[in-house]
Amino acid sequence: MASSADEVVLSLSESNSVTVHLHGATVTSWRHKGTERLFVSKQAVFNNKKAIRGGIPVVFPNFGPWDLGPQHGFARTSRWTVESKDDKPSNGAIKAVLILEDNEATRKMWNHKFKVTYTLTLKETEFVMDFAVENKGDQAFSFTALLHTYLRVEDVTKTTVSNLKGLNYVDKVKGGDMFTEDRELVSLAENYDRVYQNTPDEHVVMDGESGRTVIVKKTNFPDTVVWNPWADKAKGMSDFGDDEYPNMICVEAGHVSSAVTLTPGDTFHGNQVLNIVQ
Ligand code: TA6
Repeated sequence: MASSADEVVLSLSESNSVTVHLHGATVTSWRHKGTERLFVSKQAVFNNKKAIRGGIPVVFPNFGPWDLGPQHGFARTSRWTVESKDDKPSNGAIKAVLILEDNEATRKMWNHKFKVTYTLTLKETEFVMDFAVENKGDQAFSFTALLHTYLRVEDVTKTTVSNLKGLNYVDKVKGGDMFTEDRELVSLAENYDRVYQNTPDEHVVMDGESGRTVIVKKTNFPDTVVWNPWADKAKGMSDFGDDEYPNMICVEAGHVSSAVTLTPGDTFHGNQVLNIVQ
């Protein structure tokens, strides 16, 4: 599949590729040995206006509802530009660099000068996302950021997420109250919308139905959001099929419980690696 005006395709081989849409720098496909590993709703809208429902939307400069602009910030509904793209793989990897800089529209919402550099590198069993935010202005600013990863699964009720035991989480389904996780392996069979805090840098996400297993590795993203809308909320989303919720789980690496503050000239570096085990 070739790149187009709206999409960049990174092809490591015929069966290993990543596709990223310039609307929001939203990764919309990650194929490994011909198998799609990300979930994108069949009802996702690609009109370069609405956030794309699925893949890996970029949440910046605000996670969640925002007084200054759209929920989850403007990054996922902005047009990004390609700073560089490998024409072909080298040393077993293929890479693209996408950037988002402040513009009139962003400054109207959030009056700061910034440059986000989002480097995507596809390797045989790893997909690496480097996320850098530079303060290009003369004033400090604060933000929250997250990679809103929708992993595809055969059956979410048989899917487990590791390394959450003992951690505090904000449960947005239960009024934002704080709880502590007591399970070694977290699985869900209802609407989950949890912000786990101070999480380890690795989570093993295993789809018990298919056996497919991905390790979510993260650096400088101290929080992990686990989300599935479940049946009722799915019905209320026009860009999410009523019957799709069993086939996805969001395990999202972010810096959202506390804000990052950058002084002028400072740069934040966050990283996520999705590592395929099976
Ligand atoms: O990451 C979980 C969450 O914050 C949920 O609260 C839910 O709103 C989800 O993001 C999707 O948000 P969206 O604005 O894409 O519908």
